[in-house]
Amino acid sequence: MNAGAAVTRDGDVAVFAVDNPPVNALSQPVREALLAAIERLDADPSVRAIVVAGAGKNFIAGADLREFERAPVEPLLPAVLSRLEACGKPVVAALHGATLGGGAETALACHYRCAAGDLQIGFPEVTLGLLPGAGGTVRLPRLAGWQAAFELMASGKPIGIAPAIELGLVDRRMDGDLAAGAIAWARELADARAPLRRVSELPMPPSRPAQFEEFLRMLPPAARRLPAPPRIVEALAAAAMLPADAALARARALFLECLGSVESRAFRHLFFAERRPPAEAARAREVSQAAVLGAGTMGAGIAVSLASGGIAVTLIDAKQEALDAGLARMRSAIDAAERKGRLDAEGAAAARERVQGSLTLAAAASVDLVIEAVFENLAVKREVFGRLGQVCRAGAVLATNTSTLDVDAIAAASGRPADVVGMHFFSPAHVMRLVEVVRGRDSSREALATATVVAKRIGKIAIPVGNGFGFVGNRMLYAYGREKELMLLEGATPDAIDRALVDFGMAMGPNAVGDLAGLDIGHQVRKEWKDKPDDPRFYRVSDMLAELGRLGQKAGRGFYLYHGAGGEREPDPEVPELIRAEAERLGVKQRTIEPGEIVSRCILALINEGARVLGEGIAASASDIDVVWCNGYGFPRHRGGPMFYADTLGLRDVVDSIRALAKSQGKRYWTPAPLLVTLAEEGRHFVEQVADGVAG
Ligand code: T1G
Repeated sequence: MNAGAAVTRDGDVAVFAVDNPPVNALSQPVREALLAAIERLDADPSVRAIVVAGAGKNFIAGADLREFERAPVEPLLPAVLSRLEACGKPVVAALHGATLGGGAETALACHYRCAAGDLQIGFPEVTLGLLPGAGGTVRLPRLAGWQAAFELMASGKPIGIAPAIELGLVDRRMDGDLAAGAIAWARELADARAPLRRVSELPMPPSRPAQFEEFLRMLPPAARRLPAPPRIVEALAAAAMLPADAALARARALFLECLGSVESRAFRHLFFAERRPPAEAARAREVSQAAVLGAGTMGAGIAVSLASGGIAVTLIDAKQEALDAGLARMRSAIDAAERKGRLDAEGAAAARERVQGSLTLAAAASVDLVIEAVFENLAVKREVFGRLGQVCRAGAVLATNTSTLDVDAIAAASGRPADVVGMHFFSPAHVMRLVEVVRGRDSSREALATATVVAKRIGKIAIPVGNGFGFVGNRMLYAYGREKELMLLEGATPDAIDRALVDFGMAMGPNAVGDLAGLDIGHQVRKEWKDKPDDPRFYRVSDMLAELGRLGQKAGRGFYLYHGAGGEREPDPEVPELIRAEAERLGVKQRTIEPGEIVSRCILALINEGARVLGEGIAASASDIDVVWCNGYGFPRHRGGPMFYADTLGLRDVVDSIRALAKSQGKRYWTPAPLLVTLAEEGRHFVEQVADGVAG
């Protein structure tokens, strides 16, 4: 038998089980094995029915994404699945766990489908910039109807067993032993000479001519501009109009267009970059109990993440009122997670059980991990770490959630700097997946591995970073923000800047983000920032607004005006006036700034700073930077992150553009980073493996 699958027999029923850890992807040997098995079993008179199943945690998680970076090797999945469907004996799919993409398409190519209660079936191709390329667009509407087929494919969201049965994707729920149930059912079907229910031969539900136009309009505007979503609609329209074979060929052609697109390469780059296994996981210490210091928004959010991820946590705050508020915030976050289905009832109940509160630091004495989230001030944090160093048991890992302070200075105060690391969470901490794990000068490999493994265990993406101002994310943010602040002085309105960057794909514009976070926060950080650029224009507009009490959303005014219960925002005509006066005072000449210049200056600043961060070893790889920016700062995923995006622009062009900006804006901020120049001169990329063929 080929690798990746096994055929077993239960009397006259044959079971083909994919066994290709970790997720049973449909790698080439699996496809080859499936094709060979079907040919052989179809011809074998001692076999009366076939079950297709998956060994281990799930049925099949879809195509093997690693193969997409190479030329495809036969047999290709659409042909294998056509042969499977054509089989002359009943074929029953036995589904459980992840049944995704090509895995769901395999299920649809079987004649009947049963499933266990943990089924998650779906078509996530769109999240990879692809469309279902192995018959999904042809078969799914025949079972589930047009609307459901469109929604499943356009959203990429998997569904559980109940809706799958309701939509006709699954015929039977199997409680008890799935394989035994599937075998018994397959035998029954053979005994009854049940019809072979070939889905692509079922009648297509009627569709209205305007149906597909409507689907296009139903796509979110940002999705409409990507390659895959409109092509999903086009493939569905082809399925409505053409015979199954021709529609499948059309879907395949559209799939290949998507596969070669920069956007799909970007999504695939992030898929793997976000799943890099933690370094030195074996060194991690066991963590079953944790404490979080500081019951503010951040502390409570971190504590919710720990509790939901299976770690008992004590929330500690010296003030009763603050502690009560923090615990209440935690309860409502867990309730919300349950309401939104992120936790099931059992998981939510267990999370609530894991939470305790305390007014004294002594409660941290026996825990395995402490995460400090007190006020962002070095003296305060050093004081706390001094006490933690005394109170905590030997071997406990002490993490600080600082976003801008020097982790070494904090670690020194503890008297045991080997145990100290940074764990920089993003707000809201129970929702945002990113954690920068900061390596201090003396952090031990064990402490770093522990922080990384805990982060992964609670569902976060942990990125290792060095201990420099702002680490990776906020340091780059300051380069990006610097340019938007300069352009504000130069005459671009807050709204024009935000619109240009949102059109580029950023989740929010930087001025709207500032208002949301509160302009006092950054103002405070810049007051404490010792080697801030000596430039009166640097963040002058934000600082001025903060000084005027225009603190952002919470004050009802910042860059924008806010009103109504929902806090709707609108441009404030007063703000450009305030800025104009300030520009005049600073001698900055105002002019019209086009959206192209806004995007180019902000994004090139980000790329150049990213190259510095990488060159200095603050980030370990360009991929890590991309993960930080796509998960922490709303950089558009379809562009793959700033470093991948730079590759797609071509690094030589990036260097040329930066040099051109040095001429128009001055050299101060526009010297290309040494690493960027070197890579450009050598014709290389930041992200070598996937950028090939993109930048050319
Ligand atoms: N191909 C290759 N490797 C994969 C993979 C895949 N499809 N899915 C996961 N892995 C690796 C992953 O890199 C990691 O590797 C390990 O498996 C565990 O993953 C023809 C076009 C199944 C829900 O989009 O959603 O089918 O770190 O950490 O949290 O139309 O993986 O061990 O080296 O995520 O338990 C559609 C993608 C493909 C599913 C499991 N399928 N996978 O989650 O583990 S396109 C998908 C997932 C397609 C057809 C088309 C999740 C999971 P390593 P993990 P997990």
